[in-house]
Amino acid sequence: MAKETNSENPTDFTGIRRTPPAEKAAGLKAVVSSAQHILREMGPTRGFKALALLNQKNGYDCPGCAWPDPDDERSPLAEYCENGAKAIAEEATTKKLDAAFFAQNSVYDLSLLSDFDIGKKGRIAQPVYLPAGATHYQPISWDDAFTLVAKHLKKLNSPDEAIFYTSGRTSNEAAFLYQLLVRRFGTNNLPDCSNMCHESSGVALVESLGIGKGSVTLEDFYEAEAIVILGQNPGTNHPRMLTALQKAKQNGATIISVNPLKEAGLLAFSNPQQLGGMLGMATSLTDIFLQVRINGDMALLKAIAILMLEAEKKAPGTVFDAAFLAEKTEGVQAYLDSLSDYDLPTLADNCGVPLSQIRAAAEVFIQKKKIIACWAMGLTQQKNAVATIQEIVNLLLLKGSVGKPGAGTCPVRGHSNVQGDRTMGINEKPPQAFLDNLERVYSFKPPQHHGYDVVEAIHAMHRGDARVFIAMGGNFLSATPDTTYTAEALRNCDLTVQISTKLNRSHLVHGREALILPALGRTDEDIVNGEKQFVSVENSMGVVHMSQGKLRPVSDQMMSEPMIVCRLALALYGNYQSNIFWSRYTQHYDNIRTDIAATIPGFEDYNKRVREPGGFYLPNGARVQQFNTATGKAKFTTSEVPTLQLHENEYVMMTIRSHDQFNTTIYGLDDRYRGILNERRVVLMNPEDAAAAGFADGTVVDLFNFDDGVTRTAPRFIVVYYDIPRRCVATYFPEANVLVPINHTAERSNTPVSKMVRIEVKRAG
Ligand SMILES: Nc1nc2c(c(=O)[nH]1)N[C@H]1C(S)=C(S)[C@@H](COP(=O)(O)OP(=O)(O)OC[C@H]3O[C@@H](n4cnc5c(=O)[nH]c(N)nc54)[C@H](O)[C@@H]3O)O[C@H]1N2
Ligand SMILES: Nc1nc2c(c(=O)[nH]1)N[C@H]1C(S)=C(S)[C@@H](COP(=O)(O)OP(=O)(O)OC[C@H]3O[C@@H](n4cnc5c(=O)[nH]c(N)nc54)[C@H](O)[C@@H]3O)O[C@H]1N2
Ligand SMILES: [Mo]
Repeated sequence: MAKETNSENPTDFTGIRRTPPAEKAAGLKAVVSSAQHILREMGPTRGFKALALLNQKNGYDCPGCAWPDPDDERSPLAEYCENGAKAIAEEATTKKLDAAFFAQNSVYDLSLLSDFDIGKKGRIAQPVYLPAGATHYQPISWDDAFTLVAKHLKKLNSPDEAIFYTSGRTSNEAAFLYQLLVRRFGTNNLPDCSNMCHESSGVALVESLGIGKGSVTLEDFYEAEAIVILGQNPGTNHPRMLTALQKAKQNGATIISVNPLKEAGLLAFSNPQQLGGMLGMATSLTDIFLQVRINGDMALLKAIAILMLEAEKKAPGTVFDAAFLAEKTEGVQAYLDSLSDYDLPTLADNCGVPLSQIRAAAEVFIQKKKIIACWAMGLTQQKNAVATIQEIVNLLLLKGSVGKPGAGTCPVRGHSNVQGDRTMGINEKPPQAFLDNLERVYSFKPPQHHGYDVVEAIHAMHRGDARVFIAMGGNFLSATPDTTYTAEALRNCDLTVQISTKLNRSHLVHGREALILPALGRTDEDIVNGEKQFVSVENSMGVVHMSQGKLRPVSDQMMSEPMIVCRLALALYGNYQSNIFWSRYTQHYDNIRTDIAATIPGFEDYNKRVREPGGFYLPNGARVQQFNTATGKAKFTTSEVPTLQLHENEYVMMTIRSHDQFNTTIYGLDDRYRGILNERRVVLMNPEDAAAAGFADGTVVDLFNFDDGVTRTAPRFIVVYYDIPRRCVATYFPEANVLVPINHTAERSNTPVSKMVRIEVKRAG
């Protein structure tokens, strides 16, 4: 049996070093860092090939973030970023884990390693099985593995006792087949990483604008007059966005950043694809930096709205887009009336930003007509996330800044195909039209009742109401909140199945029986019937395009995700089953796309259009001011500003990503831009707060959360003095997930509140 998770039993510290936080992102250091990761994992020949194909029209989509590729002008040699290169190094490593590795290392021994060390072991090279009570994973054939899963699934009292998780890297083809398998099996239990990510954006945007996706294209960035970036750290998590911001800036855009931290990538950028950038010449990006306290965004946005209204009253017709408001929206008057509930000094106090700076930002909203709003986890992982996102939409609507060139919504997605997976039906609450289309094409009645999202799935396993857990990628244990509770939930299962590329903690905290099934990744060549296959993905801006792995897989025992789904279906049902001919899909992936085209609107002629260089755009109503809401109009929403009351010794904690990780995958121990090197167990504190509590920079502390009467402890973190608003602290995800209370989720989206956890900080005993 595996021991408790690492967050509960920390290893010794790794040896912190510090440098001053960077004032710009990228530059030569980024190039050097990419090269180091690539060379260490795969050597120069494979490494050069891997990088040369990244994000090229004939190559593969970066398995890092979902930022789009430029439609025409791709840099022929380097259309990638430092962190994309790290993602490739991580996946295309030549190190591998075979039967001998699992025979030598018990699950218990592996569980003692840090996440960083676990990830560095290599690619999983063959299917392995952990029988009940066994200490070591042992080899199993693919046939036997599928038979075992099918046996467990057939044994269940109800299909709803099985959970099918997805992480957003899965291709459209695999995702479509996966949801088809799951719905044919009889459940909508399809939780996915999106539940922890941009679910709040989806809920907010569907209600306000009639589509859960963003409305802008990359071209819009080049035409925008103003861009506001809230709760996002693009220098680390979407580095190629900096190129777009640089161009926007050169075209005259004003950039406003809203963040508790002065992230390097928001401040300035030296483009490593340009000579000036290589030499360290930086473009400064942000014009107005608003250092909000955690979750101060709603108060800030209300204050801006009040100032816009004042200006409009002074000079009617100059600030708001009256024609747009009259023709295309509803509820504007009620929204404007509700602003009188608030006064500016209170709002400024609430968000922690001086009124003078709020006025400067409001002036931009007053003057400019083409505005883009970008946001990510700093907004979505809050209790009132949906309301805050809708407040941004309100501001854009006042300006008519939705669905015209240079303006609109830009929720910046995380995983490279998280948006595509949703389009393909990975959704525990599928729209009725989607289910009806499945029924029409495949002649079976899909389950109509909703399934579990991530948090509900954890509770169901904990209660014993779900007994089989299958994950198409991801690292469920470490990515979800309340690690100890989630570990108990997973251990309660009869069978846990992880379809994975790399070893992670979810393989080590498992059900009574467990399977690891090794999948091909984005970079791997995938040959079926002697023909090279490709898959397709949808980026953050709704462009569907192909992605073809070109590197030789490090083992011939790995299987592609579409093939894994088909083989499982065949083990469950045999070939013929209410018009789903699973074996046909195993012949050629075009057969999958033909059926996607028949099922999902917007994919007509899929096989042809996906082969066009650069792919194709999906229809997007908001982009053309066709709002697919009940009334056909974009909707103003009115919500309240939350107030925060903290006990004397309480802080609010946001859990964020370092520069050296991809979610739960730890590439390295350096957070270069923030100047925190070789250590991840740190807590960033305001120096005055820390001093008042008697902590020096470097003091070792324990962190506690006591919500709902449970004591959650994250022992031994090092205090780092940092420029962060008072009473706010920051730690890294996933080390601090043990503190995130499972029952604290966003209203209406049920996303765990990972960016505002109440904690106490005590000197370590
Ligand atoms: N290299 C790399 N790339 C990635 C990922 C990765 O881990 N590594 N992850 C991918 C995924 S799945 C996702 S979802 C995205 C995540 O991309 P981000 O959302 O940029 O990731 P986080 O580190 O969670 O950063 C949140 C930012 O929000 C700020 N913030 C926190 N709380 C608040 C708040 O209350 N208000 C405001 N205004 N700001 C706040 C933090 O200071 C931080 O700058 O990146 C994707 N790309
Ligand atoms: N506290 C806190 N928690 C968070 C967040 C936070 O900001 N704070 N962020 C949340 C967010 S935004 C997200 S998206 C989730 C992420 O949650 P997940 O998507 O579940 O986690 P990842 O770390 O991205 O998953 C990494 C694993 O995916 C597998 N993998 C990688 N590539 C492939 C592939 O091509 N195929 C297959 N089959 N497997 C592959 C590897 O085995 C790797 O170990 O975490 C969430 N959790
Ligand atoms: Mo995400």
